[in-house]
Amino acid sequence: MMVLYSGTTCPFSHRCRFVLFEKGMDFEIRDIDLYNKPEDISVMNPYGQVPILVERDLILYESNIINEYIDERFPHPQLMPADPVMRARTRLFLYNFEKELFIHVAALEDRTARHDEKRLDAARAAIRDRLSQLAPLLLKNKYMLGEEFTMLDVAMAPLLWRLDHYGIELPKTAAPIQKYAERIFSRPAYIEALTPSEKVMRR
Ligand SMILES: N[C@@H](CCC(=O)N[C@@H](CS)C(=O)NCC(=O)O)C(=O)O
Repeated sequence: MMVLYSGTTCPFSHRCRFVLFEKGMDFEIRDIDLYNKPEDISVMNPYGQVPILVERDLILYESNIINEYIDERFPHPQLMPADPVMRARTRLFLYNFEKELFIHVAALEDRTARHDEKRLDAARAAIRDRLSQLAPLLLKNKYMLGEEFTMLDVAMAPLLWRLDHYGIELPKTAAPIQKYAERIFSRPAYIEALTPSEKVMRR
């Protein structure tokens, strides 16, 4: 059985919990207290971070890598596109999201920089601007890639859920993003994957 070591408020762990529930197979989630990290976390992940997935002798870290593995192990419903060209594009998008958006999410999550208001504000502004640029795409598309729900939507959802919590207000022109977010949040697997601490992040 797969075991996911997960942070109860961690957006990256949230991605993996979401995929596990989408697949509807057997798994175990172990909540990790990041303020009091068990020693084995750094043994399993040299970067000392969650999420970590363990299955028999396989130990994986990095949320997108974990999610691709789960998707290949349990192909239904498939979250990476079947077509190699679309698959490659999806990977490129995932990479762009990490570089342009989630690097700033990591700054907002960084416990050692909690009082660096300048850095936090710069991260909020960068996220707001980048998300606003995506709004026209979501006016056209139901999901990031079109009609189908994919790994790109999984990757994005934990950030969209945390916008209020992070103190990020999107401009009115970004309304398609809010509608897109509600579409994802209404998925049964999304609701099941939320921890009690995440449930209270949004009213
Ligand atoms: N790029 C990593 C980021 C994971 C990450 O930043 N995890 C944070 C929690 S959200 C963590 O474990 N931090 C270690 C700590 O706080 O000690 C991923 O996608 O999995």
